[in-house]
Amino acid sequence: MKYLIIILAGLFFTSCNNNSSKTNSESNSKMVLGAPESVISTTPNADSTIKGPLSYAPDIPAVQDGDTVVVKFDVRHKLFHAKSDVAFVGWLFGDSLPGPVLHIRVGQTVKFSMTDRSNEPMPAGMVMQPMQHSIDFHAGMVNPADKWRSINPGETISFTWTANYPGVFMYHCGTPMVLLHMISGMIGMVIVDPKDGFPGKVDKEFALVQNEYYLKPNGNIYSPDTTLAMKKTPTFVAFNGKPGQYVVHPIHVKAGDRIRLYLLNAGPNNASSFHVIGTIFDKVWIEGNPKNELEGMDVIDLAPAMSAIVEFVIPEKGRYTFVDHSFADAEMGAQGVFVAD
Ligand SMILES: [Cu+2]
Repeated sequence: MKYLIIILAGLFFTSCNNNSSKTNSESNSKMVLGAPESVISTTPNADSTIKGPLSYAPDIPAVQDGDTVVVKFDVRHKLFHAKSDVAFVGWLFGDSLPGPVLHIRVGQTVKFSMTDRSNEPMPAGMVMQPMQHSIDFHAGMVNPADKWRSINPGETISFTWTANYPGVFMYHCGTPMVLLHMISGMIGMVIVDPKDGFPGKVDKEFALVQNEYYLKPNGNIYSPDTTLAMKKTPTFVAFNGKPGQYVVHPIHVKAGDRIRLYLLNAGPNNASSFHVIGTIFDKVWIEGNPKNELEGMDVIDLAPAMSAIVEFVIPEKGRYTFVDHSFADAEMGAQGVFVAD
């Protein structure tokens, strides 16, 4: 009898452990842990266009309806201009650096597929070996050895994951040497809304991804350099892939606007000390989760891969420069301007 009880108790706990749905007591919402095994095929996606609730930062795509969201973007080796006179062969998610912003809400299951197109022809004169790539969504709670595994050139990986927590999360390639894949461009942002959306109304919202470049001249173009990256000495630091782009082309807002920024410091190495000159963040959600709320902050400290949502009001007409207040980073390109008309 004693053994029977032990066996029954064992079966009970085993069945609990195998259950893929658990309750997150904080939010009282159902968590989905794990997902069916990923599938790798040798059939490339039909074309290289991105598909799903995706857009390139600073734009934020609309969340789609439904419990399941089909998302597709591929990896391509492509000439990328960090500046007009600084180009290198980027390893890109989708068509740019950072890769597309994915916008979903808690409870949605992402049905994702990605082809490694590194074996496809490069423009004349460009040489880059085809190679393995992968993707690691920090917003997912799955077995990384399965879902985030590397695929060979020409292969397509398909898997699902479900968003359990609201926030702003990084994704990146996790194929060794991870540092090299990240400095070659394989970074991006996922925004997960709470089930009923983020609380409060704003007038304008933008996504800003900060990243470091480690480049050395290589003939007419440049190459990502792991020696510089290991020393953590960037060549440039950028918001949304192009150093200083929002100084040349400021982001236009209006006096009195409430602005919400979705911030991610993709790094890969250095912290960001984000500040907007002339205003104060009256609301800060660390990692983008409204439960992690702070207020009245002039600076938000973002370690590599860390994120935040900040809100502030534009107090009056003027130019409001935003910087990584680690000022060497600002000098290397991590600055931009909101112009309030
Ligand atoms: Cu990669």
